[in-house]
Amino acid sequence: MDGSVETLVSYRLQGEVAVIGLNRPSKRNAISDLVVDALRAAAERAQSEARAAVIYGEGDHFCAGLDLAEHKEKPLFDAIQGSRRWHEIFTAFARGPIPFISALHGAVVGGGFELAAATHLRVADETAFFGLPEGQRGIFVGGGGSVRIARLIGAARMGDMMLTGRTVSPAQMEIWGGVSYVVPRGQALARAIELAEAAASNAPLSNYAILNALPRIAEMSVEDGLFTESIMSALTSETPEAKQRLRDFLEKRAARLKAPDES
Ligand code: 1HE
Repeated sequence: MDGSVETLVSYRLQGEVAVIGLNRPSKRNAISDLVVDALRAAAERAQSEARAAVIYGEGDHFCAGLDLAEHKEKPLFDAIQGSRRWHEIFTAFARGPIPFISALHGAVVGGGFELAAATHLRVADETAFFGLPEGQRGIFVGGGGSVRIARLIGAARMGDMMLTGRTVSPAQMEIWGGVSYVVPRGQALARAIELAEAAASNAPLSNYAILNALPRIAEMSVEDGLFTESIMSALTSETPEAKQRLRDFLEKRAARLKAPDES
């Protein structure tokens, strides 16, 4: 039994954080068209009621990528449209109003890695392994990987993974910049929720600028980037929330920053 659109992706709201689970463990959370629909619904719901979201996988793996059984039957034009649909949905949450954090364990491969790359922060436990077996399967990335994974770890490293089929450990992926946190086995979800709670406590417009202005500025010329930064900076400062937060700091009501080794 493969599940219906209602059960393929689980959803719960924990405080201000939406916790979204890929819930097709018998197929290693492979992403079928129905899973794409379910992810879209969950992401939209999260954007309407939460201030941050976490995506994780049920079972022993985060995600085995594209559902190859479904894909092998697809005519050419359906395959193009299918890929464009992944792009549309991943972009909707990558450039939406709230941060998404992926909690990774086991296989993070093919489209599963592309999904993780579309989230804003990746937390991997030590069981995670990263792979791009598209070359071995006779296909190519289609879920935004050539844009997002290549920007995260570099096109040369991505090309190496695709050409050779090598899998990469979380420790190596952290050095490459593909994950930001590596945690002990079984702790990725808890850590991702903790980080999501921290991000959820930021001013919403600051988070919006971080998710939408920052990556755009990174693609701009230096001059355009600096100009856009000034506009964004002034806009965020003008909100009543920013004024209140600045007053809180100056009147010693805000928590002070701690050094990384202070807990
Ligand atoms: C699947 C898929 C799948 C598993 N599509 N059904 N992705 C891949 O090439 C990765 C393919 N999967 C694997 O290499 C392994 O399944 C895992 C390393 C992830 C896990 O291994 P294991 O031993 O735990 O599971 P398994 O026995 O291989 O698979 C269990 C079941 O899940 C089995 O089905 P069953 O009916 O025989 O029980 C598998 O067929 C099924 N399964 N992965 C369909 N991917 C937008 S473009 C993106 C392009 C890509 O993502 S290409 C990479 C695709």
